[in-house]
Amino acid sequence: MVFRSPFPDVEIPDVSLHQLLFGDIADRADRVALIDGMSGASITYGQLVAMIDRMAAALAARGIGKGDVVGILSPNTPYYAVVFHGILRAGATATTLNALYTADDVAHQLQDAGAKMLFTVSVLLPNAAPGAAKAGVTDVVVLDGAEGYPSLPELLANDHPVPSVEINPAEDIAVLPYSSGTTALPKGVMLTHRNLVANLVQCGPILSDVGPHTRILAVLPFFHIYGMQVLMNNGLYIGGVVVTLPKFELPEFLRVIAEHKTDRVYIAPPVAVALAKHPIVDNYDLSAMATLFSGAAPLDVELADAVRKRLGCRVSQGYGMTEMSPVSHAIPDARDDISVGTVGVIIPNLECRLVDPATGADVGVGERGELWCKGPNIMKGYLNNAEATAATIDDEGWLHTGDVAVIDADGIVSIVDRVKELIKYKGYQVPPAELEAVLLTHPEIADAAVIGVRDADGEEVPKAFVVRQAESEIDGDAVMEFVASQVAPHKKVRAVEFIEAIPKSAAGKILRKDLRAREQA
Ligand code: 4UW
Repeated sequence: MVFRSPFPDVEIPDVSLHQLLFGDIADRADRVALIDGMSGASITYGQLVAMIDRMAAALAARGIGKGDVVGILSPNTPYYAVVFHGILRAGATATTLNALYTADDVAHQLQDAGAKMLFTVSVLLPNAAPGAAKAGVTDVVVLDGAEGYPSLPELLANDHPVPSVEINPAEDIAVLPYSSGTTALPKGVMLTHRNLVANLVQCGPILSDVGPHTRILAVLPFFHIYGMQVLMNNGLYIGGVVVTLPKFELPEFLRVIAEHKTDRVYIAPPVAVALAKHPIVDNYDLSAMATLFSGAAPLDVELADAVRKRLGCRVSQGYGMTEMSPVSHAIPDARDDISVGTVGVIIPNLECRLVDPATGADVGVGERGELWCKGPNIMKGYLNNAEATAATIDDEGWLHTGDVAVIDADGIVSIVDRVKELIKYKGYQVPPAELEAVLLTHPEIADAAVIGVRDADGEEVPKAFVVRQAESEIDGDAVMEFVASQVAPHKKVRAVEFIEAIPKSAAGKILRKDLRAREQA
């Protein structure tokens, strides 16, 4: 049974992302596009487009064009948008890296993506420089300047011609973010211009309250698809103002909402905990914040209600996945009747099915099934990984999300479980296979498996089940310290249990559902 949006299909223009966002900014050239929330410095749409042109010209002069991949490793600032859209304007592909990544993580992504160049900032150089060196990337730009590296102003100060590249929206890869998807390790997600353009246009009917008056707080990172598309690109598409913050710190977050009167604030669920409970929230005038929008992990409905009551704002929720560019479901602005414990309705131009993972049979209203989606926002595939692509998108084009959902008679969808391996810590992806590989390098660990469990605050955290080597007396703290010394902070193991043997199938695959059952018991 195929479920569809309550909204009629929308027309998806056959244009590049640049054409969609900046094709005609005549009416807004003098209006502010982006504000640096830290310094208050702003750039207008006219300045933004001019800088994007200079960036594209500089890249073309360096030999970057169609088919080339360029990395961005930077916290959110207005210049992120300049670099990102400059890369796309040059016809190249942007691969966005998690700012928390270790040098090895950086090297791995740059290498896997085949990146030719990297943009970063001085504070991230300690990981960026060795990562780029290991991947053989020698052209590194440090946006705010560092000795021995070109800076953004130096790059933009050029009079090269803007390259005229012809983008084929349905074929050309605009971005290559990395995601574990439903299987093992992070893979490059090939999103075409059409994928990104489609998802922005598909969200139009959902976001009926937004427009040029909208002021978005962008603290969720632009390297992740949620920040990239829902905050940065959608903010620019609607002609709004995007206020950037480089990291989440509650006082700064609250100050910027109050000072810059941001009416749309996008968060992941852990921020809702702070907004519901922290006493300093009362010290700020947050009355401008009309809508708080949560996504990337399950939102607790009681928590959401507590925030709504305390701050008097609407709390809303969306659901998506990197591989879907990313939005597939959201609560429409105009539907105050929909519970924030749900992810709302299906977006236009998208078909959905719910399929029983055990039998492969479609299920109907009120029954649990794995969510499958098909539409113009579904990725082209994983880079250089036909096997993983085939395991995720079937022959008929259905993307299997690995999430379990229920749809009610009114077409409202709730996400109720996850059947894939992926762990989400504060909305960040944590691939268990990566942690298992690290654990197995410890001489006192014979075997290990990692799953997501709920901590005392209801937060999902990675937990390791560990089999000690004979005679080893290693304890949980030592295991956690060992992992923490080698992985990015969001990937730390936060609970450990010692066990006699890891449950495995006859084929040697870890039986995660047995570990989950053990955890529940
Ligand atoms: N409830 C339960 C949710 C939810 C969720 C995501 O890192 P990725 O690939 O991508 C994201 C995308 C987040 C996002 C997209 C569109 C949108 O409107 C919005 O909110 C405003 C957020 O995180 O991880 C994808 C996986 O994250 C889980 C789910 O398991 C999914 O497959 N996930 N959103 N609301 N779980």
